[in-house]
Amino acid sequence: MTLDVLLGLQWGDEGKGKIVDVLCPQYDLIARFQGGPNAGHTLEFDNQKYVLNTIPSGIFNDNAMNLIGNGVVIDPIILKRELDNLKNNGFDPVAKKRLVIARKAHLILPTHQLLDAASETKMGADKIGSTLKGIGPTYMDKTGRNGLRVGDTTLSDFRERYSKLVNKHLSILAHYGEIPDFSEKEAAFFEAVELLKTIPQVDSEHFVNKYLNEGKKVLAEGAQGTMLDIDFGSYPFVTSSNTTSAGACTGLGVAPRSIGNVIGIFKAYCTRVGSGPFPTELENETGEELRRIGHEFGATTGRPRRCGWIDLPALKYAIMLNGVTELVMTKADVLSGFETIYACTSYKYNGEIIDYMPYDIQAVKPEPIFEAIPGWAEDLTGIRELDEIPAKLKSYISYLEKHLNVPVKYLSVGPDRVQTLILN
Ligand code: 2SA
Ligand code: GDP
Ligand code: MG
Repeated sequence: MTLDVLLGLQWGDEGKGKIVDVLCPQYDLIARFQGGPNAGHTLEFDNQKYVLNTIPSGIFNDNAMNLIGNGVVIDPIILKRELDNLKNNGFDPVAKKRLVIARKAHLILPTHQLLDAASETKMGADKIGSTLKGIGPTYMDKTGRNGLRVGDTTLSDFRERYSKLVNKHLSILAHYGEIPDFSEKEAAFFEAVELLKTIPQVDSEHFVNKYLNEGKKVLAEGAQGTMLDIDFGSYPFVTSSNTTSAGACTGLGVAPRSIGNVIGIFKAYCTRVGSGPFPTELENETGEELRRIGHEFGATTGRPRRCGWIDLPALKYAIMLNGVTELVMTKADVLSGFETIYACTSYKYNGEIIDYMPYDIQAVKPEPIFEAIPGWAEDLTGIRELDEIPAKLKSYISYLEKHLNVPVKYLSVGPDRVQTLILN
């Protein structure tokens, strides 16, 4: 019985959606364990592109079940939009009985989004750069023990519970200034809740453990990335959940000993969207080139992503935190044509050379020390066989494996499902 975990090792957008879609035929159940519609997981196949926010990326596989776990926060309006979009494209996971939702997952209310926006506005230049989806305030209500859960939607007093929480939010919002009208959003919320109620509700802890006890294979799908983890990320510029493998245990209700492989995904370079420290960021033409070639724009908000070279101390930290057993490198194709690429191997920090992520990387910025690596000129996007991989790319992969001490098992050379190679 194994539950494999797939997650991002950088600041998100490593290509998790694509890789879950590629790997899901090997699994019986795909389960999202944290985050919410701040996530944008992109999948491409048959010349179609889909962006999923809440729904697990295994949804296009006819043979697997998909679970939205208890650790996820759900905006019914966005979930309805996702379901409508899938339905319009000939996939209806509810009709096909391929989607279930944890009744213990928390709900994002329209006023959570107002709180998110008000807080970000008040912070001014110090803002987190949140996606404004209400993620932080919803997790605050969860840990503050005020939250509403999916299971509450079926209770006869759901409206009263809703009003009680909204009134609390309104009293907080009043301190920030004028409260925007949200009556339309509220009507859309209640309409979407009716659709939400058509998705079978389960206790994810029993649901997942039953799969495991029956010898079935489960893949836990993470959102955002390790460096955005609430405990271990670049706090306070993080998201409000545990994006690391431990989050799969609490976000689904499984014991640590159930975890088998931990599949860590990273880009051949590095990106970050939102505020906060990013040691290897390239605020120059090279950074812009990476953004242009890699189409580095937020899958949910469309915001330009900040780009930089790969950061090995940060990756080593992520591998340690998650217990990564195999690596997936994506977007290698984006680096084609760069004569030289660079890898950060250590930082200069407070006059010392260190090879780990220090406590404070905001007030005192670690200065990256780079090693130059010869780049490759070949276009990789058409490569389907291992012997077509350019020698210089092979050397880059070996170099990374040597530093990271974990094998790179998959190589992604384009956004489409077919642009994926198994290396080991
Ligand atoms: P939030 O909304 O409260 O979770 O924001 C807190 C920080 O977490 C970052 N964050 C993300 N970083 C990368 N990708 C994310 N998903 C979208 C995508 C982002 C987008 O797939 O591109 O469209 O802008 C994501 N979600 C949250 C966020 O930028 C803040 O730094
Ligand atoms: P996720 O949040 O980790 O699922 O990643 P996103 O979907 O937010 O961002 C990854 C982007 O890169 C998407 O537009 C993908 O279609 C795209 N992508 C994934 N893998 C590759 C790859 O190997 N090469 C290229 N060029 N694009 C990729
Ligand atoms: Mg994304």
